[in-house]
Amino acid sequence: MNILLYSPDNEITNNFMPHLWMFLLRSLTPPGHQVFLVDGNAQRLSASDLAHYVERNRIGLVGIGAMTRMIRKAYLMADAVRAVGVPVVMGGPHVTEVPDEPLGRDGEPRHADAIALGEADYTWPRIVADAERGALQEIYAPVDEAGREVKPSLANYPEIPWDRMDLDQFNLVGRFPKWARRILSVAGMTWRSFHLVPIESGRGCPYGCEFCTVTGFFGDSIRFRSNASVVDELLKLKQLEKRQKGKIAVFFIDDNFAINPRRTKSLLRDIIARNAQVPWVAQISMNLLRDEELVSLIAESGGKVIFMGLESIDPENLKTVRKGFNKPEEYKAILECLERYGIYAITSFIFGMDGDSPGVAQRTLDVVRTWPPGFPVFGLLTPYPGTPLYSKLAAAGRLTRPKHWLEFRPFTMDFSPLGISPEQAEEEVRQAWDSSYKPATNAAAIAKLESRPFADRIIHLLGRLAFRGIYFPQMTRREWTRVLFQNRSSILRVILEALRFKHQPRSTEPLSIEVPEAAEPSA
Ligand code: B12
Ligand code: SF4
Repeated sequence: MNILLYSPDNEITNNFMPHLWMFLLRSLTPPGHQVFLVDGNAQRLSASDLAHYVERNRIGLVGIGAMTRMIRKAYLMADAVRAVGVPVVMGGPHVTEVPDEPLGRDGEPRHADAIALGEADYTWPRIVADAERGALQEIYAPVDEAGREVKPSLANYPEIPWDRMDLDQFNLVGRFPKWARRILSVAGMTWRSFHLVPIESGRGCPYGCEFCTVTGFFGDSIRFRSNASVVDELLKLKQLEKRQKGKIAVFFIDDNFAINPRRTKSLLRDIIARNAQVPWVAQISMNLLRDEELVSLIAESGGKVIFMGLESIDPENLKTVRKGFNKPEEYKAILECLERYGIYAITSFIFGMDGDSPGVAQRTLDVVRTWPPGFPVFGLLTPYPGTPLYSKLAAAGRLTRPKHWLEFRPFTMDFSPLGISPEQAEEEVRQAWDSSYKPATNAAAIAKLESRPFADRIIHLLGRLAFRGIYFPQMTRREWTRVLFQNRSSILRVILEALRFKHQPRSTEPLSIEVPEAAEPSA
């Protein structure tokens, strides 16, 4: 049977990294089937394009996975596929959280023939077998014969053959503007391709922050792959990199990559010992980064950027969303420690919490300005279905758009916070983005990196221009031209530096990481 796995785009911005679930389910598909992958972020298809694709390739089953944010598009595409008579199975966090919705059991139209609840590693082969004999069930739940939930072990993680796959649709170099490619090549980065590849090393986070779906979805049982299986995957990527004469970076998509610091350190040591370093990004909660030995191993093993959910600079606010383990008084020291090791942070903030009041953006920006340059990102507190936050607000009758995802509006409040109006909270987010990524702030950030290797400044500038696109979508050539023009002085500065760099004898590798002596763990 021909199977298509499809991941929708969110209709506004583009993801730049393939979704792991598609590659994982392909690896878990029993032999004898051909699996096609289409990512809407890389190939924007309309509903009728997808229906034609399905007919042309004689697809017998379509699997669609989506987060809440993309579910509207997912339903639209599913409807088009079902209209040409091909069954659709949907999976992922959203349908797990509101299973009645895709099955049309809540008064809305039906969009899926079947749904896979939760982690589908063990149920997928069964779904494929049932679809092949035309006997799809409506719901596939990860339970044993006694009805007890079964969490997939990651001990026998399947091989994902990245090295044998065509990843061309995700080549980011192709999307860089010409000027950026020129500057990169002057700095020795003459890559033909650049791919950000998702790898998971473990699943689960027990912290249970009020707004987060992860603890509910993956459970608080934390599971890990073996070090050897992760390191083998990295080595395979390095071989691919060499063959393609390109560059590969890895996003460890674990919710909290250092949730078990001892295990993370052991993995990082194995990466170093087997020379499997590639530049990597991961999500790690701030409390775990007090440990300088961990930070030092992150740097030595290739870690470049850490995403941290700081959420707020107000400890009381953090307590209201059950994230009191974040200690705002530690933020600066930890970020400075990361900077000493050449690691930069994506610091994520949420506005619209019950403790927020007007002026929250300015208060946050004043603090961020005292930190090493990084990439702050801002969002509004969003009640995702299945979270404790959603239940709390629903019970209190505070949801203004209980099914906000069916009519998705980016950066719009879906409930009324206690200390700030929804409109004011939305304005605070706008102001925070505007101020953090305006040309003067970008120039100041690059100037602050004066003592860092040249490559840090280039990557930081490109990162800043791209990050800006999360809030101010930069999808057309015209929008890009405007952004480049506005940031012309920073760009010119980097170009001049690149030219100087080109004519200077090079004493160090452009992408080398400066790792200070490891200190004793501080926590
Ligand atoms: C990586 C990631 C991203 C990447 C996405 C790009 C990418 N290419 O992966 C980035 C960083 C861009 C991102 C952004 C966002 N993300 Co995100 N992200 C993740 C993260 C950390 C990992 C996803 C992953 O690969 N997991 C590992 C795979 C194996 O798990 P999985 O996808 O769930 O798939 C399994 C099952 O769900 C199922 N399955 C999934 N799809 C399908 C389909 C079929 C047919 C079947 C049968 C089964 C099936 O089988 C898989 C194997 O068991 C998750 C958290 C998490 N641990 O999952 C959050 C998560 C998915 N993100 C979340 C959110 C909220 C966002 C943002 C909205 C945040 C924001 N405010 O901007 C944005 C939206 C992005 C957008 N496009 O608009 C939420 C989603 C909640 C929800 N109900 O939708 C999650 C769960 C995190 C959280 N804190 O709650 N994210
Ligand atoms: S620490 Fe992060 S992944 Fe874990 S529950 Fe909190 S927000 Fe979710």
